Amino acid sequence: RDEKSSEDGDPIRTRDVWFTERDDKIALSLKHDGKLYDVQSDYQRVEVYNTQAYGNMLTLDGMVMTTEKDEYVYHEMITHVPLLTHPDPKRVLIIGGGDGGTAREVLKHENLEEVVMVEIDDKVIEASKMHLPTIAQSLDHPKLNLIIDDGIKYVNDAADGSFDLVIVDSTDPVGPAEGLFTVDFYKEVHRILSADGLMITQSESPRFNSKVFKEIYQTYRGIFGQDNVHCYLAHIPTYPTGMWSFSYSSKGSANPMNLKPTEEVDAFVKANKLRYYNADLHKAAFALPNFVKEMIG
Ligand code: AAT
Repeated sequence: RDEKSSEDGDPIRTRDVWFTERDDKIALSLKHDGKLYDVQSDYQRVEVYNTQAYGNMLTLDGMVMTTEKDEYVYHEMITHVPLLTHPDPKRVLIIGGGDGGTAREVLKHENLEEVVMVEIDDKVIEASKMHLPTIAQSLDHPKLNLIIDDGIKYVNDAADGSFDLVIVDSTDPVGPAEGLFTVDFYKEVHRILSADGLMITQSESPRFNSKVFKEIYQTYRGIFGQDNVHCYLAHIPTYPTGMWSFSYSSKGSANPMNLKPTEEVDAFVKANKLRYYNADLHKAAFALPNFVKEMIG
């Protein structure tokens, strides 16, 4: 229990209520001061808690999606890594990402012509606009074409070569996101990418979701080719084990080490006051521990 001292020295007991994301063997807990939103949508249970350590936190079906205080790690890494290595990105598609964090970071790249985001669940958008305003701040941006629909359907219907970058900012492979982890879906993503197109996905935790992690890298390599699929890591304290991964799959010439000139990257980082991403970190994120290398072969 947390105890603070009041002015006269008596201990004040702060509330001792915990949110816990449970797995069979380990769990992640955050102490909170109450629940701000709780709606069962057509797809999932959408909740927002006011946590003491990480600010407001969005959960879906009891799993942490994002928090106000550590969201920048995930959202900066899922966006700037591809956008600062693609030779000339113009058209971007975001699948999922209903909290708005990915859209907010993508829109910092002013040279883009088209940004489409397809989120299946309008309750995620509603909860985020109400309780995660700093994350959701760009959801009404004039350049953002926000579509409430199934991302799988959108991708199936999109024309060949219509996007330079597809970011799959999706939930874990249960519920509405299950189909986002299939060979068929990734084949369709590959089809709608332009010649130099890139696909970025959040690829789970190599430590926590090791089976899914191995499978998705095999799947991506089968579609994009063995040497065109890369993995990078980031530290996300509110996801299980804190070790999280992203995949970078390239259809053409884009390569994760072909970063824009350092001065240009530095200027972008500074202008946008990024809190995690920088040129050194970009390169370092692709250095993988041996046990991770072994898992993806
Ligand atoms: N920005 C980090 C938060 C997420 S949320 C992922 C979003 O994907 C959710 O809003 C969910 O409703 C949406 N989604 C799920 N399935 C689909 C689909 N088929 N089409 C469109 N959107 C979908 C990612 C958190 C990562 C979790 C790590 N444990």
